[in-house]
Amino acid sequence: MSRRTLSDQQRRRVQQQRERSRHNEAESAAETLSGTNLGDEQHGVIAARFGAQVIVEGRDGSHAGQRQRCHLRTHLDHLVCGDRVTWRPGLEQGVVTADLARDSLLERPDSRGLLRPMAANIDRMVIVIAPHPEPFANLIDRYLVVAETAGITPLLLLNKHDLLSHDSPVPALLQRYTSLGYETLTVSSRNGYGLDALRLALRGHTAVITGQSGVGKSSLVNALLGNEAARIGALSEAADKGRHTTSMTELYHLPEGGELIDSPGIREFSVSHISREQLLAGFIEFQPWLGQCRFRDCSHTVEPGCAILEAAGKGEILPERLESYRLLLASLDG
Ligand SMILES: Nc1nc2c(ncn2[C@@H]2O[C@H](COP(=O)(O)OP(=O)(O)OP(=O)(O)O)[C@@H](O)[C@H]2O)c(=O)[nH]1
Ligand SMILES: [Mg+2]
Ligand SMILES: [Zn+2]
Repeated sequence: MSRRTLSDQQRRRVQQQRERSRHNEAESAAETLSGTNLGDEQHGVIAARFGAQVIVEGRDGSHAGQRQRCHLRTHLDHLVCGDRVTWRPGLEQGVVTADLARDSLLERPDSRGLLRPMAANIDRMVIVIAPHPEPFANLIDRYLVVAETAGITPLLLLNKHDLLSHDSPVPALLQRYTSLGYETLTVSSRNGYGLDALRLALRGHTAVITGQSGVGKSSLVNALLGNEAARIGALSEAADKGRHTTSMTELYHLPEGGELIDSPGIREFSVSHISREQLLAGFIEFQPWLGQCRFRDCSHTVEPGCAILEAAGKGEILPERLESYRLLLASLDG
């Protein structure tokens, strides 16, 4: 046996020992708090995450439908809202014992630009915009790239219909995406306009609600739930101080069936971490032209014989989208 194999083995053993003691730490911390032994292992879903702790909602067994604060075994540090797990309830606190396979994962950069998992097992991404605060440059395109990358169906939502003035540019912005084939809706969480259509679109799905701070994500959750479950903020406060009202990602059940995950808005929704291929996949109207450029490594910005540029020249691709693609391409890390 080579020295390298030996040391690899040793390292693995030390790692296993360390993990075992971490398991015990999490479990004994939960047991100390519970003052008793933990209950049997059962299925659950992560309903909220804050720091090293989570809220688990039971899916079967003695705690079906109930929520409890839980410790995480250290090797389960990556768990996020929507993740399916096994857990053991306690009197006051439980412990998450294992994670189950994910169908989908939504990742996004945090305030320092580091990519973080945000929500798991979702099949809809509601991208909320509003007349106020006005959407920042290519906000929708950024979200669409992330949704396409994660394989999650986007729904574009214009909230605060009650604030729309006749000369607002935002309905035309939304219409641009309707014409591309995306599902779009206009609503008002304040007066209920369009909410029935939204309920219908969300029924039976697990959706994450995204968009910049202050567009009314939590207000929409409250309007759909018919109560004050989610904290909402005074817009002026949030915008002036750059603070977000919602500080944690949390899962809510819709009365008509389906689940909605509310998340804190982020200031700069950067997509610098994605690849060129992923960026292109986020522009659905480019797809028929891909592979038809003269050069195989065409960047679709300046090249002669570029099928995308030609399509744009013929008016088959919107100039705004082409410009947005160029800006995002220039922002990529790689
Ligand atoms: N006029 C009007 N105001 C709304 C509507 N929906 C939300 N608001 C207001 O917009 C402000 C921000 O609402 P929130 O629901 O906290 O926004 P958010 O998107 O959850 O913000 P973060 O949690 O910071 O990301 C509050 O003052 C709401 O009352 C609407 O349909 N019409
Ligand atoms: Mg909020
Ligand atoms: Zn090209």
